[in-house]
Amino acid sequence: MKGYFISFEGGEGCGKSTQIKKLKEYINQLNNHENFLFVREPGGTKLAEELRKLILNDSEDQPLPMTELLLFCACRVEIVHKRILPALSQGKVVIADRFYDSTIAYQGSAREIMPVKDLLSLTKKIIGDIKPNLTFYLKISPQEAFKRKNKMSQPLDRIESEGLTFHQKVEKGYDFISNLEKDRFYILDATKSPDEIFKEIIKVLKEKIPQFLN
Ligand code: T5A
Repeated sequence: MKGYFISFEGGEGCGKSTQIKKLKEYINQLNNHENFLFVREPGGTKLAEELRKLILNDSEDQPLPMTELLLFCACRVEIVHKRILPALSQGKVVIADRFYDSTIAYQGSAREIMPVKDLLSLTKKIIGDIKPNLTFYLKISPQEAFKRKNKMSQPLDRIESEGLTFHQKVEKGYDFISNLEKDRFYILDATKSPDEIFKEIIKVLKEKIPQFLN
């Protein structure tokens, strides 16, 4: 694969979206900004954005845990084949707001739908060997993150509304996968200020993909 694949991960309120927004602004100033593709999961294609609404909306008919897992997987198949792989094969840098580590943390560790090793083999079956070259994990305790989310005016989605125990298990899931696949993980202290975190992200990118940052 000619391109470079970066993902951002973390629990609710970790500040992922804030950093991705800053990165978009930074990249838009570059001469070769067309060589970058930003995507999000769940979502990123017309069908996957429709599925996103079904997954996250707090409807009366809640999906069963296995249905939830399969819907996230369906979104991933769509985005990988329709957007991520084509961009990587054109030599682009793909920046994803969440990827399969989210499934390990939320559906594996927190929902306990199946063991991590089975989730990893399911992932391999549906999307093949593709994995990020680099994953930024914004680490913050669920207690701290909840304080941030509570200050926000927008309503919480179905998964955000889960209790503290659920989000503590999510954190454990991230700790597990970031230890298992440590070569690609870069852990950021998400309690620092947005500017400090962003500076660190740019420093890492300048080391990893200097050829793209002009
Ligand atoms: N999901 C997803 C699964 O269960 N399985 C899967 O396989 C996948 C792919 C949607 C949900 O789906 C689940 C996980 C999620 O529950 P999402 O759309 O990415 O995923 O939703 P969120 O993770 O909730 O993303 P958000 O954009 O809503 O929140 P962020 O990115 O965590 O946080 P952000 O940047 O919006 O910041 C939150 C607040 O904190 C402040 C911000 O201003 C904002 O008010 N903030 C900071 N405050 C102090 N210091 C900092 N450094 C700060 N950074 C941000």
